[in-house]
Amino acid sequence: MKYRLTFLAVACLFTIAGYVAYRTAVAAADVRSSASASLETIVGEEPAATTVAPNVPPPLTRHHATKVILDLEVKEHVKTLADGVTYTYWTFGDDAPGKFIRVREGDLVETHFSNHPDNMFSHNVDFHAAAGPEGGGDASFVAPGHTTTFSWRAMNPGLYLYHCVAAPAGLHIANGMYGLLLVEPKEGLPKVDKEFFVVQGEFYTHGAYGERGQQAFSMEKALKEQPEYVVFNGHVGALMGENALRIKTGQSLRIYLGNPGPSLVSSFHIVGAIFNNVYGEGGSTINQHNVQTTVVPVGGAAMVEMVTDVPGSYTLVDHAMFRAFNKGAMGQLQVEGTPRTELFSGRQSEQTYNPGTHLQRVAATTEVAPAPFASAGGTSEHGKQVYSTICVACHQPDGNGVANTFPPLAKSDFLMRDKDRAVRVLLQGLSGQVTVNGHTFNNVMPKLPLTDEDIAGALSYVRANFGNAGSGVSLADVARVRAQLNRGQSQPAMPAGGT
Ligand code: HEC
Ligand SMILES: [Cu+2]
Repeated sequence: MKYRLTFLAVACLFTIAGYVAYRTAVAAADVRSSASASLETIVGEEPAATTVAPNVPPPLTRHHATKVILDLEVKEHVKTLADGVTYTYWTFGDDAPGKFIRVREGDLVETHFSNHPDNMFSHNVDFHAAAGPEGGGDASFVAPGHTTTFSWRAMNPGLYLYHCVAAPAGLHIANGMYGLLLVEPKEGLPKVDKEFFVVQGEFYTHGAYGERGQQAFSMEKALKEQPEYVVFNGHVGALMGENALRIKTGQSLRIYLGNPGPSLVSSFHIVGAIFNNVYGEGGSTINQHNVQTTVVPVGGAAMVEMVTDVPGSYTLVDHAMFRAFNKGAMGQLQVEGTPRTELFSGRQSEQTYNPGTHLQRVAATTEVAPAPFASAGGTSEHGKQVYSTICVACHQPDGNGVANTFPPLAKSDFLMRDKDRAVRVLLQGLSGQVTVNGHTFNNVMPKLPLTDEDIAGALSYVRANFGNAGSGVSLADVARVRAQLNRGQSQPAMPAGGT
């Protein structure tokens, strides 16, 4: 009896010990990457598949690992940050972001890293996809006029950033040294109809947003993490107007997102769209469905997939909205197709709503004769720049505004009827109800940081474009209206309602 009990106890202990050993082994296997499995044989070699933003190379159809030859060249050169604003970018290849690189899980990436002889600084590259010291930072670090080679195995499928990590890394990233690299899983990603990539990044310029000319880097703003620009794909407007992303209704779309920062986490959102699938943080599995806004951490990535059934224009934003409307983080997705009113009706009716109000609406009674065009200051070219950096965010590239939200400047009766009132709008901002072309708007246009030259230029530009044909606005006009406002002689812009 005693013997049997001992036997049972020992057997139990063995079972428990065996189970613990088994669990430990399972846990360890779960953590180990495919790197500890047997390495795939490298067959042949080929140039890396790369494309310029926002395009993504087609899926890889290879069923074996290969040696991929990747050439990266760093350039320090002046590029356009916004219309009329330039900045000395440091780039992988020609532009920020650098090219999208697509490799297959198991590939050996032979990286040839060249620092152009015209450059002034040493640079390197850190591939987040490369599991080794600094992701290759030390292996690639090189002075201008030199080139280095190093190789790494792409063992872990997922979407990864690459960026320069030369000290001070924040500066190198802030100047544009980043891009995205996809390690496609062996079995491939689910097939979609269209793929694009979007990288959000910040620029810390001395001048305020939209201030023209060549802009220097501001260390002070960088330390405070207060960029003047937050942009998609390296420039204001890189995904707007004719550069918009385009798909058809019913097509499946995958967007590869990256955020090198250097400081701000992105709350990526497409106004009016829902992400059906999200690969959180750019990992290799779909971990969420039906997401409105996905977070892209600094130094990280994400992939989103969706199908859009209703045609129209959808706006890509960082949902931290002042970045979108005031710092450039805005793009467009144009969806073409036949309307699906059973899914989304559009506006079904509109009537006046008048429950009785104390507000006195002052009708604009006087028709102001157009003043002769005085050409001093405010050139149309300058005005065009002000428009495409500042006004465009709300009044839209075509000047048609956004229904119920931003009034049109195109063929605007409000704008064209009273030149001085338009100047007051820009000097003071505008709030309260206004009627433009028979539609009412009740929103706020903030007082914008504009010089007299900006105001004269922007108004001259909009009054002569978008189907408008009116007299220009001179610097003298702006000065006169400003003086009236200072003397309190003029009505504020708001109650002159334009009704
Ligand atoms: C942040 C968004 C925003 C920006 C930027 C902006 N506006 Fe506006 N604008 C508005 C809104 C909103 C209104 C209507 C305000 C209201 O409902 O009271 C408006 C009204 C106007 C009007 C009078 C109504 C009309 O359609 O004629 C003019 C003129 C105008 N804006 C010109 C400009 C110009 C020129 C610029 C660039 C220098 C500019 N706006 C930048 C939001 C903006
Ligand atoms: Cu660098």
